[in-house]
Amino acid sequence: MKRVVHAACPHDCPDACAVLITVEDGRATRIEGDPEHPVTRGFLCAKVAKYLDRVYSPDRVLYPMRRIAPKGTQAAKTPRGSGESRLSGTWQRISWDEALDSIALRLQNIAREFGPEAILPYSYGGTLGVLNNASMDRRFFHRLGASQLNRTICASTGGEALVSVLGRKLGTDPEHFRHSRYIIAWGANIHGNNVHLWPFIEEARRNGAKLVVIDPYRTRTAKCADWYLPIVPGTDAALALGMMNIIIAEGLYDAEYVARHTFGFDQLRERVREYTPERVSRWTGIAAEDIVKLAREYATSRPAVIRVNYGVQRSERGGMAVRSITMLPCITGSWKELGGGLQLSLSGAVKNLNRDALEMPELMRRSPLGRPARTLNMSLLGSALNQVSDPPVKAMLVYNSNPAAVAPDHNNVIRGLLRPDLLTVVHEQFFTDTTDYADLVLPATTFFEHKELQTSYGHYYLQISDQAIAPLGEAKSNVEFFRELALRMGFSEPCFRESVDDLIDQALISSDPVLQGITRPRLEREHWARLPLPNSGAPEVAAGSSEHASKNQAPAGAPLPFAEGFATPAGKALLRNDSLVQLGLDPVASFTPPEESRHNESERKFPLEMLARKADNFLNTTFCNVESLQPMEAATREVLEISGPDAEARGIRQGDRVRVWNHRGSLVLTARVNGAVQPGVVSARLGWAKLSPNASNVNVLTSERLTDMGEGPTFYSCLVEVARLQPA
Ligand SMILES: Nc1nc2c(c(=O)[nH]1)N[C@H]1C(S)=C(S)[C@@H](COP(=O)(O)OP(=O)(O)OC[C@H]3O[C@@H](n4cnc5c(=O)[nH]c(N)nc54)[C@H](O)[C@@H]3O)O[C@H]1N2
Ligand SMILES: Nc1nc2c(c(=O)[nH]1)N[C@H]1C(S)=C(S)[C@@H](COP(=O)(O)OP(=O)(O)OC[C@H]3O[C@@H](n4cnc5c(=O)[nH]c(N)nc54)[C@H](O)[C@@H]3O)O[C@H]1N2
Ligand code: SF4
Ligand SMILES: [Mo]
Repeated sequence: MKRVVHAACPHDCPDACAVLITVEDGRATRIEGDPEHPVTRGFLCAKVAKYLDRVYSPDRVLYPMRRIAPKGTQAAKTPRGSGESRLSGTWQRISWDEALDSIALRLQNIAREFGPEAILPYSYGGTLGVLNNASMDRRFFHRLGASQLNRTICASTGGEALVSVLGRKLGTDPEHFRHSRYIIAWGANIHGNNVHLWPFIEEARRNGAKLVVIDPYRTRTAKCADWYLPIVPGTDAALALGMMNIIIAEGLYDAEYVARHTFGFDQLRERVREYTPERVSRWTGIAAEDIVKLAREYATSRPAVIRVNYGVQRSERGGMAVRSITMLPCITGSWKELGGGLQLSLSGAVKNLNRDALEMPELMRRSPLGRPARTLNMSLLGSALNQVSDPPVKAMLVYNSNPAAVAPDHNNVIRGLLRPDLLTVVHEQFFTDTTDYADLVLPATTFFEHKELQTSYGHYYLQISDQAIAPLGEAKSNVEFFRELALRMGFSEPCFRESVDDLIDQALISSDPVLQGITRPRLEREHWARLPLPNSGAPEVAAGSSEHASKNQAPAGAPLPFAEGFATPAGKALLRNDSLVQLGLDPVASFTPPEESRHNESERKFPLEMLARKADNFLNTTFCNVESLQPMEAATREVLEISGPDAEARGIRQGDRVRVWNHRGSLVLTARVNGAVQPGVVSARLGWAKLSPNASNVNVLTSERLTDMGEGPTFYSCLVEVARLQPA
């Protein structure tokens, strides 16, 4: 029997595609993008287009496994090929009953001896499905009284910065980009990371729009741009402040909008006086006349939109960078215009999904001192495992994440994971870098194998993802795993027996008018629902300045989020936000060069700025073991991209083996001199350590230093030196 199932891609990607899965006799035989979905528009990225290879991979974790060899044994070299032979000697298959009983017993003993805070959950973006990302797991850890995890590794810096101006994570609808006349992709790798925005940009360009890319790395998006501005990493705040210097000095801002809808403009005007094009040029490496031209073009081409992405906020001053960039449309008034504004994250659209009902913070066991359980920062995992005491971390339950590859200061993380007294349980689809240090590995379903509710941070549709096939082997979803573990622990609250449909219903019961009328039966029938955004007081259609009003008619139900005010308590964009003072920051905005950067005279030992970037055809480290995808990354895997002058100065030629190092770690890569980076910058990509001949990855070089807002990691503030390896 053949049928087509409607699902939604749950990977950590703004596009949250609507997916059609053809199932024949219980086996998925085809995957495609839903042509009816207004953002997916019938196509998938290269990685998910090959998803059948991932679901039916011979390397899937299919059964609970117990370690029978020392931790780290598999790390050096993992032979490829089908499951069983590869695993023997390291893993022994056990039953779910045995696995759950032994985990429950160990956790109970640890909680008794050290207190439940000695247990740490570790999860991030394996799936962004609402239920499997955060529902039963949170209930479980709250009830247990485990340490809480501050999930900072991706977006907390930019998120806080955005909210510090706008009050809520909302922004320009991707479908509105087609109406733009001037588009800035600012630290946004659109072709690689957000490909469903591209057709809207192309449509705008066919109508004469100009695309500008600001990125220290020459991405494919940069190659397609009308104007590419390579910027010195970590200096974006200076550029945005420099643009505002020109826009304000030349009277190119929207005085009426600024007066009605912003707070702190006079202080901003004062502040940006310091950021003359000449000064900004010295920091950013962008010519002063280009800064002036960019400012003028941006402010006078209407509507103009900025797609700023999270690349900008992975550096030490990333919060100030996002904050400063976010001010731009607030002073030009471009939020009023269809095709104007700015997009970083739209996740605030579903802010009022009833997450409390899913996560039940009221279950939280208080510590003996009566306070809620302590919180540990996931971006400081190495320190958490090696240094935190009172109590030390004695057990870690990992799901939706691969910390042995994605966390900064990899060597420190591995030191912690090797601790023989640490119980590490990993719920996974594959034998990742992290499972190499696990005591127990448990099989997890893919999105083909469970039902979900799916939000998006890059468009305004809520979806239901149906289960297409039965779980492979003995795989269980995160919801099911934590439900069963809770029962084993003797947690008797009825909430630990709720079904997936119960959870979806609860998530949708909310006082938020945005969710009115969006019910599970409706989503099951229609597959997705557009969120009718309440904008901050704006009318349904708020078209731009008069000459564009008729041309830029917004589609029905497509409001502009900040046309008529902002989501802050005063309803104004906070160009000055006094709460920043508590963080030791300027309440308006300012630029200070990152300490780990070329601008720091005392860091001369490591003169090159390393971009430890993502791969275009993998998703963080997910997909990097899918053989059919590996050829697409062949040109950048195990590669160090370096500029001609930097290579020459070190006697390095294309194809040479080079050592890349700093005081945290070292790895060997192959040099490519291809014009992707400017002098002073090098780049390498994230992947599984064990797939590399070094048994190591770029995060050996990155640090635990945190950003200025949101306690985020600084993957893109990382100094290194490079030398040619002498042939053996
Ligand atoms: N194919 C693919 N898609 C993905 C992912 C993936 O790994 N692969 N990851 C997903 C995830 S988790 C996320 S968070 C999003 C992230 O999506 P993006 O925000 O686009 O993330 P990044 O790739 O980190 O950074 C974007 C660009 O910023 C540039 N950049 C680095 N430092 C600076 C700087 O100081 N200033 C400026 N202006 N630019 C800088 C980088 O060179 C990069 O090209 O993508 C998601 N989509
Ligand atoms: N150097 C460097 N480091 C980075 C970044 C960078 O750009 N450069 N990016 C950072 C960013 S933005 C992010 S978001 C983080 C990402 O960090 P992670 O969220 O840890 O991302 P992945 O490496 O994709 O690992 C996710 C794992 O979850 C598993 N998984 C998928 N679905 C499920 C499920 O339903 N259940 C369970 N139990 N497991 C599942 C996948 O198989 C995969 O191994 O990495 C960060 N690290
Ligand atoms: S990873 Fe992103 S682009 Fe690819 S299918 Fe999933 S949501 Fe779509
Ligand atoms: Mo991310």
